[in-house]
Amino acid sequence: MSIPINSSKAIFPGLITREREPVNLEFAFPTLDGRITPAEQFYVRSHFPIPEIKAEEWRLSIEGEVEHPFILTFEELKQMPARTVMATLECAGNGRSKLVPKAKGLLWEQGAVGNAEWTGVPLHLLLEKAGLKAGVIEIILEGQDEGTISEEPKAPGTIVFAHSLPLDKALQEQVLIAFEMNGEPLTAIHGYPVRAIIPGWYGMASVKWLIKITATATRFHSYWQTLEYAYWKDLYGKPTLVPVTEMQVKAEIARPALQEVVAAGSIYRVTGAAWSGEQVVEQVEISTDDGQSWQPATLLEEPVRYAWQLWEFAWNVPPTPGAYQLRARATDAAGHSQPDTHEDMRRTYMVNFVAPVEVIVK
Ligand SMILES: Nc1nc2c(c(=O)[nH]1)N[C@H]1C(S)=C(S)[C@@H](COP(=O)(O)O)O[C@H]1N2
Ligand SMILES: [Mo]
Repeated sequence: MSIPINSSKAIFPGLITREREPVNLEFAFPTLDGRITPAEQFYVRSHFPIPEIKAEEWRLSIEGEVEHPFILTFEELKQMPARTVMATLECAGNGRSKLVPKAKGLLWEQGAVGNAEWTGVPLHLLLEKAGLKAGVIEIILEGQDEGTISEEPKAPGTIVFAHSLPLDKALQEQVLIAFEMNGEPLTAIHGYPVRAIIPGWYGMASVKWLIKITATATRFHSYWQTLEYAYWKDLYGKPTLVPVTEMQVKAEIARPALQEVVAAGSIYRVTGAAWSGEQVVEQVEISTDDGQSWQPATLLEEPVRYAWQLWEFAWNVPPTPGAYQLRARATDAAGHSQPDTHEDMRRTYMVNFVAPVEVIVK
């Protein structure tokens, strides 16, 4: 389909600074231009200073409840069978700026998300090589970065960035110990030389600067799964704090951007992306009348599990000037759709409620 375009060209090819030290950068989502996000435009979320690691000096230790613990060099890792997986990473706090009253934490707008092709060795191959002992229930991934937490809730002393996966997720074929992003070596801010990629899960599980993998027979309750990146879940009527895991279904509008001026009476090509967690997106709907009526958008990509799909919608812009509220809403193959409001139980994570984008028709 070819819709007359009011230019959906990249207008801002760089990243928006959310924090300078440690470096936290947001993708300017209105510049979305293609299914793959280039590394230079891929958002950066880091909790501690970026560790400088030389590939020749890098080692990965596989230890814990395993029969044969071992240490791997970068060359050895690259000699193992590798595969490439296209996967969307979204920070669990993406969209937090939409919360009222203003939330604590980095105020991401809509661009703490990106989609890339990741190449690496499936984690299960390393675990098989090590030989998991009976009783292993989780796999801990640990990065080389460390530091102190300056704001409440604080952690004691210096802590590392580490995150665990339940064994069934860790054994999935698409879970990678990755060394390439979009066919190039990882850049320093995205985890050079090696990071984990946990497709379908929010970004916090995709540990960068990976140096240690520990198999454990007990649950791991790191700072990053309890005081941070945890939300309230209803368990038999009792709120229970659980770690954030799977990404929630979401469609985001790239263009028009917030407060963009759109020509009255024109046809405007509304564009965006949609993704979910373990499921592919089946439908995206658009409302241009403040949520009263919904029409289907066209999905522009083949569904690929774990990767976002771009979509478009031809909007017959009304002749009457004024402010208009556009909304996009996705539904995935399991029938999950987006809520109308943000549940308090989610705290400031998993923000996927259908949020209006106000544009000005002139
Ligand atoms: N070692 C380490 N890994 C990390 C983080 C970190 O601070 N340290 N941040 C996590 C979070 S919260 C996200 S959203 C993703 C972001 O990956 P990116 O910076 O490559 O986009 O990395 C994850 N992996
Ligand atoms: Mo994140």
